[in-house]
Amino acid sequence: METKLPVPRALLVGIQIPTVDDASHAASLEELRRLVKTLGYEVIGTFSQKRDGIGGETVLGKGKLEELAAITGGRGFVGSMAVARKSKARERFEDADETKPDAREIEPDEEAQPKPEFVIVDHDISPSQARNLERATGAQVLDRTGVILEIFHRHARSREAKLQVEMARLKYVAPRLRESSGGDARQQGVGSGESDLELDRRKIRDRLAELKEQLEGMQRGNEQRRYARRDQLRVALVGYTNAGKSSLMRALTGSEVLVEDKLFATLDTTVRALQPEAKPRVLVSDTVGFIKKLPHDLVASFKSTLDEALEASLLLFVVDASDPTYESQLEVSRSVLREIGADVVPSRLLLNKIDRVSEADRDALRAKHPDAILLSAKSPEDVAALRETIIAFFEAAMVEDQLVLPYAKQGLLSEVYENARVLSEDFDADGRIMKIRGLPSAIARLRRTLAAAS
Ligand SMILES: Nc1nc2c(ncn2[C@@H]2O[C@H](COP(=O)(O)OP(=O)(O)OP(=O)(O)O)[C@@H](O)[C@H]2O)c(=O)[nH]1
Ligand SMILES: [Mg+2]
Repeated sequence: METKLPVPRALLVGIQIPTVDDASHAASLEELRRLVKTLGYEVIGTFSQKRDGIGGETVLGKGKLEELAAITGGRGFVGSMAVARKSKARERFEDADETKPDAREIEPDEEAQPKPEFVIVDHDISPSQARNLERATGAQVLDRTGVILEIFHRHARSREAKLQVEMARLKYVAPRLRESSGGDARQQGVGSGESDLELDRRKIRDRLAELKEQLEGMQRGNEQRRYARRDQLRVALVGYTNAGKSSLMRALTGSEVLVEDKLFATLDTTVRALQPEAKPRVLVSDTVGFIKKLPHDLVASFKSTLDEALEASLLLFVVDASDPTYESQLEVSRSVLREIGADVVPSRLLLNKIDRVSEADRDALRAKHPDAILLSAKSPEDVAALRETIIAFFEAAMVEDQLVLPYAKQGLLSEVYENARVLSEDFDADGRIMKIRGLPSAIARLRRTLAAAS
């Protein structure tokens, strides 16, 4: 008989602050639900409250916390073990909250479910908020960043991605370690707790330094590879997670990159040549996806991966047009690209998954984004048209020129063929006379190489 591992159950908690409308609030919770499902947890209900901010001691108001604890089997209050260090301002803030009418009642998906082991908050919460919530609910508490980090941890495949994720996780864990172990040591009145904590912290610091060094070494390797490709024609697929970047990568390059209906299927950049090959060759990069409230340390960690995108001459900005929240996905992706400085790279908007969009909605999309390309990664015709668009983009930037390759330097022939399209060849006393077409920068470099070799 097959023994099945119990599936962890989770309850989601979202706070709707005044600046967030109902639709965005619901979309954010829906996305958290998908993230939690990606982790393999079962979401048994969603718990939502309108409040002025996420800053309270327990995130939720007192009444809501009791309701939550009734479901998780906790006490419903933080209890005397918590150090009550409320500021006057915080007290006023929380008192004000309590007078607010509750937004929504709890919506458990089904009655009489076993108790959830996890409470997952759709915001970034402080280590002490997490600890207070754990005390009150008796459940393990995770926040959005914790969930995303866990997914990244499970999906990281390459050595570089693994190191980047480990670094982001340690940075996330370090402050939590300080507060929670410190608190526990005090509770138990154990003096040695402090030194254990010191030891843990030092270990983390050492490991972070080690990781930094290893990553820098790898990044030097990446830079060299990128340098070798500097004059090649490069496009990068960027955009929100699950938009279809890897699907387009597969279709454009015939490569077997991972495609999955999961958030953050791809964490590494893959570079492949456009197929059938263009002349000169065009390289396509697939990149890590973006998400709302992407943890800052992860953006920093993955910046080197995204540097690939910065080096491209053209960004293919992929959006899932069949997603009702595609506009906010677009906005999030734009802001991450701005953050890494890629907003200066020319880009084309690709409204993907158009096969799932009705004719009427397509018209609306065309009217709203007149410059966008509507396509489906599943349609070979659409992909062929995209390939032509990519080639045309580079074609427009190319110039024609003539090079003379002396007979003594025929060894450089392959380099010419790799970096430019050879239109015709002639031979005279000086050597091989080549009419070529390529990017001005590539031609200039070929000339320099030829001059240096003489
Ligand atoms: N119907 C339809 N589904 C698509 C299309 N493009 C991609 N998909 C599906 O969408 C899901 C996500 O596709 P991926 O290509 O893995 O998306 P991604 O942008 O690489 O996602 P991450 O790597 O997680 O950031 C998969 O289940 C694909 O089969 C499309 O044009 N039409
Ligand atoms: Mg992908």
